[in-house]
Amino acid sequence: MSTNGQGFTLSDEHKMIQKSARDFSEKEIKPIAAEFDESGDFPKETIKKMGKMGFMSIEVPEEYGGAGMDTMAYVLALKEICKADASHGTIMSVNNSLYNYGLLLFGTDYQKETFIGPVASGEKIGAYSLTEPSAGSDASTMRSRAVLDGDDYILNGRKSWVSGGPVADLVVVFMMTDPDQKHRGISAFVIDANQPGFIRDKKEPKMGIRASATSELVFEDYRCPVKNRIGEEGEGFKIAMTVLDAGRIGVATQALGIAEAAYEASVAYSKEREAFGKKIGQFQGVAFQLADMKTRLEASRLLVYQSAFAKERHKTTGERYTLEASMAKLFASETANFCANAAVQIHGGMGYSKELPIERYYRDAKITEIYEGTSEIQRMVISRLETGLR
Ligand code: COS
Repeated sequence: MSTNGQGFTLSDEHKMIQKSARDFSEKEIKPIAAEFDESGDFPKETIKKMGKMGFMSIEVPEEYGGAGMDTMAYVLALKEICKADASHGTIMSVNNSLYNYGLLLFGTDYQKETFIGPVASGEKIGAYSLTEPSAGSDASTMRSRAVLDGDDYILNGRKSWVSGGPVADLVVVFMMTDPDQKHRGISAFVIDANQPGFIRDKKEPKMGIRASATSELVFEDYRCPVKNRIGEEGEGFKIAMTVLDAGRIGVATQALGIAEAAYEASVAYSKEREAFGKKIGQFQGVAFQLADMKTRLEASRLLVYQSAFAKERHKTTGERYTLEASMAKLFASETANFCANAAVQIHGGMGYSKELPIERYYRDAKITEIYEGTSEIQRMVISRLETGLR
């Protein structure tokens, strides 16, 4: 992508992945989105197909089984998937940004060679597990423990709100190795979910993104080989935060997809539906809502693209892109909620009906203001970075 004074110009490679994600969404995701939303089942078969298309590992180099493309390609493809269905988008975002990208940044050669490929191909599902029942925004207060015992760590604890938890084969998990060191006593591990001591607990009954099944995970004397520790002991919190910067770009992109879907449906409906002898889009009450939706949508897109450029720059300079990622997530998630809310209102009764996807956009949008750091956390991150105060 480049800027030529007339806005952004996509490269041929970018246009290609954007189109293939759009076509895939139309053919494979849109027709099943409502059914999977209703059942809350995890769309395993579609995810396998997404793996074959290269959508589960866009930024992973080809040597590890990925598509070897850049962040902009990731953002363009993810937006198309999320526009069709935010649940599929969550699965794509978690596997790309939190699982694969985290291992790529911090994993050993053994870990990259062993644990990325199966998730990149869509054969296996990866997850990222930081949150605990009593440690959400304040992630460093986690209680789960990993204790060294010979060549293994013994893992014990309860993790919550794990996207993909009910089906994940491989999980990047964070646990305390030295509680006295507080956040500097946290370590990261990649674990195989098909080993004894790993228990999938309560599946969360959720309002939105229902097909990206979420659950608690329990570790009971789970033996994790030392070679599966990611980074050094005590580096876990930094790894978690660094990876979340990437994840937040994924959530911002998801929000952009939801907002765009809600907006386009609203434009179409306002040109078709009549009331009091006019198209409803001719009433200023509707027209001004459309104007506000479009403006916020495009502002979100610019913030998402800016964060994608910043992440790409990070790959060569190592410069953090925390600010760009947090601003994109904050603004795009609030825009998704604004647009989904307006879309329901513009569609009236039909917006409230399950016959159209509008009510799903409304339910799906909410989580983008909550997971991978609430809007309040994003405001805290942004203001701390800007003022240096805390
Ligand atoms: N990238 C790299 N390092 C980071 C970082 C980032 N984005 N953010 C913080 N760190 C580092 C800091 O540099 C600091 O390092 P030192 O140990 O060398 O001092 C360390 O992490 C602790 O940072 P800080 O003191 O700012 O931590 P806080 O406990 O105040 O927490 C917030 C900071 C609130 C921003 C963090 O806990 C957070 O993001 N919470 C939300 C968690 C979340 O998103 N949960 C959802 C999970 S996924 S559903």
